[in-house]
Amino acid sequence: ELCERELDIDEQNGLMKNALHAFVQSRLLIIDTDDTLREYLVNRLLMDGCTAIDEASDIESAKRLLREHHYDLILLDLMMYPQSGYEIFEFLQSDPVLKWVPLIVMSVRADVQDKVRCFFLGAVDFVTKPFAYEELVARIYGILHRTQIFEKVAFRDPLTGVYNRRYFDHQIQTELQRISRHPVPISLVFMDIDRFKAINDTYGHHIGDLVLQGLAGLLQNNLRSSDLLARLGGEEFVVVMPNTSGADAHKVTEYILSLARQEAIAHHEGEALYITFSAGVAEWRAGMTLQMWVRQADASMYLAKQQGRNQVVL
Ligand code: GH3
Ligand code: MG
Ligand code: MG
Ligand code: MG
Repeated sequence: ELCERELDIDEQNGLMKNALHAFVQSRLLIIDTDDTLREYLVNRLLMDGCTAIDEASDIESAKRLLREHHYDLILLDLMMYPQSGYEIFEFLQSDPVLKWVPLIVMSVRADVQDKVRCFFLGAVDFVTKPFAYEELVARIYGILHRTQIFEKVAFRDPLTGVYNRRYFDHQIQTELQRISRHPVPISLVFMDIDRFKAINDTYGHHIGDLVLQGLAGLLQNNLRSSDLLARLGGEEFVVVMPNTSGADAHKVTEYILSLARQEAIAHHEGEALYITFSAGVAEWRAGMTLQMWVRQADASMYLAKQQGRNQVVL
């Protein structure tokens, strides 16, 4: 229907409201020397429901923000006098994670050479100043929508809906970069369901799958929104807990284990099924490489298994 006739302004606004509503969780970065335009965009986007918008008026502060936060979309002005917006492209391209962040170029110059160069450098869109706010928002919507679909396919485990190993590998590196600049406690928890093979053998693979979904749900319901939960494969899960000491991560994991002992994780023909898991916790320490950190959590989990399973080792 939307394609068959023109929309009146109320309908158009309604569409925009819906679109923006879906992206309340997205984080935007506006890089522009024009204070007035930045302020205008931030105000309108905030009014329309966006909650996380950062701004940078020069290249250096833009780079600093990009190192410290995850962004879902960047709006970049090409004219960043005395520097050039192209420096941002260079910066993004040199980083394995940042190079995938979608970017819209805003430019007063609309010449073909600039456009071609920007698209070859990885821009997903190009708008010419002055532009209508509504048009920019529609473009933002289109990009965030596609990114979300892409991320769901690329970064989520289809069985449980939690993040997959690929996403974990990406994010853990970002976290390490972040804390190497601003050291705060951060912990890693590896978990492996105890005697999971017996569940498959006794009840069948389908029930095994339900158990995996049940544990993913239990974890999700009891972790903080800032924690990153991923399924590494099989019956192995990992949680990255920012701003959390090893002792606190240990406490949280023990609590979740105590819930698993009490609450049925799945049902089979009316029979309640329970599981336990073994977990290893490791807090990151200055000087640790990613490999050392991961190995320590893994070794602690192995120890938990050796010591009789159904426990958390720090
Ligand atoms: P342990 O306490 O030492 O961890 O014993 P375990 O039986 O849990 O460990 P093991 O690694 O021997 O067995 C893991 C089983 O997980 C074997 C495999 O068939 C099963 N598995 C792996 N992926 C899936 C899956 O996606 N769905 C189901 N249902 N089972 C899976
Ligand atoms: Mg195992
Ligand atoms: Mg296991
Ligand atoms: Mg295993």
